[in-house]
Amino acid sequence: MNTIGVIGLGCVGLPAAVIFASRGKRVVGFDIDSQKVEMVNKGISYINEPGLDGLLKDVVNRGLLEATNDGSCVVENTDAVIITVPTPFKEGKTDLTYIESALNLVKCGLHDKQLIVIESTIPPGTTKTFVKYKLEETGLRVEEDFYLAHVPERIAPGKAIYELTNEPRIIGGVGPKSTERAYELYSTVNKKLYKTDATTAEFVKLIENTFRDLNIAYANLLALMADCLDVDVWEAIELANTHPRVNIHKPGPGVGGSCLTKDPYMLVYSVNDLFGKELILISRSINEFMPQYTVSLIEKVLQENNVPRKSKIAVLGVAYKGNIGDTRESPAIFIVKELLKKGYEVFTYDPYTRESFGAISTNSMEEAIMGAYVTIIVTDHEQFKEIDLGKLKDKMAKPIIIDCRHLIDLRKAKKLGFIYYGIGCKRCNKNDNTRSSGNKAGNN
Ligand code: SAJ
Repeated sequence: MNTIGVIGLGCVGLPAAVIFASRGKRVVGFDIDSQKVEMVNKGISYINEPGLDGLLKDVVNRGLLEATNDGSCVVENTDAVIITVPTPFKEGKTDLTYIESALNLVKCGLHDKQLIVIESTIPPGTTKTFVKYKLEETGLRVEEDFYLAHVPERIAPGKAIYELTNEPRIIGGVGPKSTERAYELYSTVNKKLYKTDATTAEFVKLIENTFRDLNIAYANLLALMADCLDVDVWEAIELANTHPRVNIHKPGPGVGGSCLTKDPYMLVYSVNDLFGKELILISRSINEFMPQYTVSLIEKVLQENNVPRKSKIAVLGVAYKGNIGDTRESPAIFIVKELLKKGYEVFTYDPYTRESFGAISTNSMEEAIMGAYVTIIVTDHEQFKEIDLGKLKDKMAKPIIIDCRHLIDLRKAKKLGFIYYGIGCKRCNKNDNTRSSGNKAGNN
């Protein structure tokens, strides 16, 4: 398989296209967005992904990757087509519209021995029923004339290039021949491949993200409890994690990103009348509640410290997680918007993005904190761990920190006279807190 078509050049499709091209495959990428097509053909990446820029330029210059708006090019002359289009989840249902459009393109050029792979996240059973049915409308038969597999994307923004080639992939064909063909294709970029059937692969994708969401919800629930019990949740989790079989995640201001906010719903609603579905739904509710809880904590701090409305507030980090500029479903969106609604002057600083959701975006941390009454750390960017607290104190109107990610050294902050608050550590603001800095709760 030397020629590959990729349908959908988003944050899953573009890195995938580039990786296959970097292994010498001739790749044609299709996207409906002509701006994206133009940029790819100029070798410019619109996705902020370490390592992607250089690789993209290289494969475009070598003539190995080309982008197009013309659907026929991705199917007619290729040995395999990979579909990486969005599958939004709305009102209890997965929207397969983009998958359907992609399949319509494939149907126009599907040919003998071609392999079709769905990487988009879809409900269990979709490949074996919906996709197979659509493609067989061409008169060609799967496993006889063409091959069909689900290989779930596992792109963690910020680590895409590394993980595409180094982290295991699940290969699920609709039949053994399809699995073998997909295995053959993906083995050119990754050696850690696990074979299964398509429905299991679809299920695996959903259960891994739901597992993570459940774990984070548990950490967030503990934070809510700790605030009632006058316990520092970060200290408690760190101590619980000394148990050899316990690894509690980190609480925070909420769970963002496009996957964890959607996949648990897709899993629950893939089975009718599922007994026990509340386990997953309640976890989602806890995680969805956290931005609201964060805003109420901020309000309480502002009131307790007599910070007048219209005062300047600095928000550090708007991305949904550390060290990336992706703001999809970021808890910062709700937090910033609510603070603006309440009449505060909100200044944001994020080293990876200038998005600000109506607040004033600044070029530097200094600009954001200058004259601020409160600094709120929303995203766990590495850079924020290195904040010079002395400088911060000098520049702020009042030395108040709300550290939603537990990045700041609590002892240092207090020594310098900061009023310190955090998620799940109301107690941190009191003087009886004996804990040292500690930042080892959970994994990331
Ligand atoms: N978060 C916490 N506490 C934690 C860990 C994370 O609050 O202990 C928050 C993050 O700050 C972020 C959100 O959860 O807002 C999601 O971050 P993440 O790193 O857990 O996940 P994503 O959405 O960036 O990527 C996930 C990953 N899935 C798993 O780890 C099981 C990734 O490997 C998948 O490829 C990706 O979803 C996907 O595309 O499905």
